[in-house]
Amino acid sequence: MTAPIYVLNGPNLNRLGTREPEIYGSTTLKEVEAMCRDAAGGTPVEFRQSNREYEIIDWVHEAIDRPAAGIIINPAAFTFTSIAILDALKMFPRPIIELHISNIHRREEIYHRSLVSKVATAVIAGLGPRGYGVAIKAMQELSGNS
Ligand code: CA2
Repeated sequence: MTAPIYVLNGPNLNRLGTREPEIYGSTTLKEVEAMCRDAAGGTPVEFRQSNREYEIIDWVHEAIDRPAAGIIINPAAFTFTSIAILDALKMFPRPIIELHISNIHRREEIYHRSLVSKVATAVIAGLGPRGYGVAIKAMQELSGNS
């Protein structure tokens, strides 16, 4: 049985495609999920979104216990605030890709300092929603699942 790739999404991303299309594009999160499954081929994908920090932490624990092949995480605003998510990710012994739809470094100062980058194997930012498909392919290579 192939280990799944976890794709975890943080607050407000359930509303993707409904505002600020010049920054985030017009693709919905449902469409992003379909892009991930398409890119993954036979690899199972656990695609989740939550506006609650504790739920994301619980899903990282689930990925540790299962075990998952890797975690792709767009923590959204929690990127810059959540030591709790950082601590949970530290316990995950396989590849972690931090993903942002926008290039956070081209944006306001408050979006520049990621806590999650400290534990990420790789960071993808600025590719728009198609960054998710790129992340799935990269994760398959990193985890030897390709
Ligand atoms: O670019 C990204 O993927 C971000 O993680 C998105 C976060 C922002 O706080 C990060 O700095 C960068 C914000 C997500 C807002 O969710 C949206 C909801 C509706 C439409 C567009 C975005």
